[in-house]
Amino acid sequence: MSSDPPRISLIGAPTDVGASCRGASMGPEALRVAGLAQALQRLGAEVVDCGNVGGPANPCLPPVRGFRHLAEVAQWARLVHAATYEQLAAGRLPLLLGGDHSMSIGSISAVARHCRANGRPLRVLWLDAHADFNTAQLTPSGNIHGMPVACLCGYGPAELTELGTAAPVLEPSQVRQIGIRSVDEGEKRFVHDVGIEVFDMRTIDEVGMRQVMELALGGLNPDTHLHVSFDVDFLDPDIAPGVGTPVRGGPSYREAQLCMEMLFDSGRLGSLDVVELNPALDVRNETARLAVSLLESLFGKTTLMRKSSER
Ligand code: HAR
Ligand code: MN
Ligand code: MN
Ligand code: MN
Repeated sequence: MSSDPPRISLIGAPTDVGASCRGASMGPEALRVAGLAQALQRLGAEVVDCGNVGGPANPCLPPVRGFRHLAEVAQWARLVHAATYEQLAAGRLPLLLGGDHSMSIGSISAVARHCRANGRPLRVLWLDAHADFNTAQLTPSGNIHGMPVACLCGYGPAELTELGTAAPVLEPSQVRQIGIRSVDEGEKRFVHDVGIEVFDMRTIDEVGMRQVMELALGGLNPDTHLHVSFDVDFLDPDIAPGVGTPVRGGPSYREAQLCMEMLFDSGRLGSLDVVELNPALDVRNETARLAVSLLESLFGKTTLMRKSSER
């Protein structure tokens, strides 16, 4: 691809109010310590670290009417929305450093608003072990990091479904989920009923990551904005132990790397979340370093020179 080098804005969202396990709030710093900015710069990117968004502390309370910490999650989402929108409006690529996955309600609502304002189609790729499609009625935990896709599709309380744009922020047809292997019973039916396209681990086993990525990236327009929401628990916990809700049987290093390489080859990446990294559960920051290595592939690192015809 002969496009200009990406202009990336790192935005930290050090929150874990959407989870019941604490520690994802340390994710942004762990990614910085693992050398994220330097790795992207080595690939030719222009990188600005905007620092962290400063939201409410974790009150560590039980769920109320199906939601744990609804007010705090909503406040973080508003702040993340504003910070993300500002960087998009400046023509930059926001790279959100989470934080638990509820912060993607803020980032993706900003991306959707930006795309609407510019008449651009939007596609969201959700890399995750979990479908994150629970509602207050369906959730077994009350944890809002299990709900962001539902909220973005308009199923949730107004403070999480109407951020900067009328609900729904997304249509299910704009979403592709990859790597899914843990879906709660009621959530399973709901995902099916709304018709989200899910490439679960069985599909990856059967047809391979290459075909899954070809399908997930199929039908993009030249001006489609691609948002990747990368939940680190997408990866197999044997290689990525530093997450709060690990699920066995995830993509291997090789599969994840091919996924990232094919995302780069699409040439459409416009924004990115890296979420659910929990340094309190990690081993010598290895999950953060793995995430950085995969992000190198996502931003164009290759083993050999490649002809553009091979892209
Ligand atoms: N489905 C479970 C719940 O709702 C756990 C999902 C949340 N875990 C995440 N999100 N890390 O992907 O409680
Ligand atoms: Mn733009
Ligand atoms: Mn998630
Ligand atoms: Mn997950």
